[in-house]
Amino acid sequence: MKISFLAALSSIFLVKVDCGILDPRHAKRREQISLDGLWKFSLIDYDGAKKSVQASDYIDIMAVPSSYNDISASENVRDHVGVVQYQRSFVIPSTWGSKRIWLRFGSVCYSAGVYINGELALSHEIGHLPFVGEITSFVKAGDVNQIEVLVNNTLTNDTIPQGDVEILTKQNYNFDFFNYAGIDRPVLLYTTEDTYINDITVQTAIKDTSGIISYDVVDIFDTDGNLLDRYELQFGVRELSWDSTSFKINGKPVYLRGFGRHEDSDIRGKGLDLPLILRDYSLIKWIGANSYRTSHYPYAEEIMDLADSLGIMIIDETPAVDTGADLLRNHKQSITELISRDKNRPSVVMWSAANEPSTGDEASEDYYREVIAHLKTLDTTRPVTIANNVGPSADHSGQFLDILSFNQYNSWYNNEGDFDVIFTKVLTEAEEWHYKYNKPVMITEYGADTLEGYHSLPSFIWSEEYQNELMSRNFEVFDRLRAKGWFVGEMIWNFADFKTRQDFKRVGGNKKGIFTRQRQPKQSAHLMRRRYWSLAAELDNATIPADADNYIIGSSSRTKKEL
Ligand code: GCB
Repeated sequence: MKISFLAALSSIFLVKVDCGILDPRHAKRREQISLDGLWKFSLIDYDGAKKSVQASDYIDIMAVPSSYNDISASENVRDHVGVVQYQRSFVIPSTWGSKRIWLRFGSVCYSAGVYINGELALSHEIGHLPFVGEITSFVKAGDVNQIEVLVNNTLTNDTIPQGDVEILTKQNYNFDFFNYAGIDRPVLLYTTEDTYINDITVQTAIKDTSGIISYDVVDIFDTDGNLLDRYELQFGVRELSWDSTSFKINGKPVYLRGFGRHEDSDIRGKGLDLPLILRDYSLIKWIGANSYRTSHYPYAEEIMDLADSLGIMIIDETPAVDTGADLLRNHKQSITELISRDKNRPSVVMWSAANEPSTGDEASEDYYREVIAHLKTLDTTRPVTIANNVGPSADHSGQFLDILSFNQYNSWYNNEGDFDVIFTKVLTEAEEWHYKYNKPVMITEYGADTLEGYHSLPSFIWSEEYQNELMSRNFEVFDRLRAKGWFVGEMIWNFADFKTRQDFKRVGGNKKGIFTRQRQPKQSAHLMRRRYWSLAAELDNATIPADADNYIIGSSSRTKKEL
């Protein structure tokens, strides 16, 4: 079969899909079949032909969900630019003959064209977001059906994030994480009746000591009183508010202590991995953090579900990373899809409209006026921020935001080895943001690449000691800022080491994690644990875990009775 490379490349798929997108796993009257597992897999050449499988090249089978890049031993797969084809068959039970049948993907990176029994049934672009469509008329109930998914990882000036294709086989991009691609999240077939629940919106507030819940959907019954659809939504009762100096939950000021993160791990790339997700949450709890940012794209719904139930606060970010001001349509679309997916989540306490976009350009003023106005038409219950690296004097975005966030890499991308600059530079930038716009301020990135096991006394760049010293110098200035009354959070870059494109600045990827890519602590994780738990004790009355400090002499955080 020949596949039109150009059609796939430009993502001109004219099939409408529904992004309203209640996760069907929480529906109680729908039947479901998972299409996760092993699919047939082929690389498609730019001329539309399947690349032949050599003995030494790749195995033409792929795991779903997973990114395809790091599974095979072949560079052709890892660095493939353009279209790949996934195929499998599935059986629709004959009992589904009287139902509406739907197909849902948790995320395909970057764009997808889905063919059922040879016909184009769904298409979607923008990775990291779910899409669903009805396929009743495409399938045969009680029979074997074929599904084929064409996945295109090409990034251009119009995609979000942006990239450019230098020659047909070479993809360039500026953002600092590997452009993993494939069917990264689960694939599910499910049924509904003719009438079904398409969307639910729940809003909550607190009045005195009572929680108030408003919702705009109910169970759906037919005229004879039969239950047609039921959806069980996990929600939390809380009210967010903010003003020029604070960000509050249920009237209490919040100080965010957390991380920037990535969906990233050995072999599966950005593919959903439940054991990894649980490990990450154990570490987040162990270290005493209360929050993180989904840098630089929306994370899997399974990750968000756990944040909801474990009480972790999320700054939920769109895939606009390092973008210019010429993406309006896709940027707004990603916000629409993100908010329709995550609007009911108690864990989501803030939206991040972009990471390090070019907000110093004059054109960005009109651009962000429109982007943030669009976001506010969809949700006014949460504050919105941008993780900025353009300083406040050049910035054009702060006027539209509720909370101002900045990324600053002192003693790393500047003044290497000189920690004395940290205090003044962080203090000055935070004050400039606050006094320019009269809004709360937080830091969303600071950090140092660190090679685990490399020690140096006195500290030297890339050593574990260097990372600790850099962090500790930042902690000092964060505390000075906290005392000012308008500094609302600190997030280190990064939770764990992660893969990037090949680059002389990166040794096996970005190593700014306080955990390794295998999720073991560097020395800095222990330091961070002492800080985050001390903040939790001071601000939230938490009890510092007994093992946060080793006993040395005299008093100890271990209880007297243990000693
Ligand atoms: C940044 C980016 C992040 C990078 C980080 C770094 O400012 O937001 O994506 O990974 O710096 O380590 O350079």
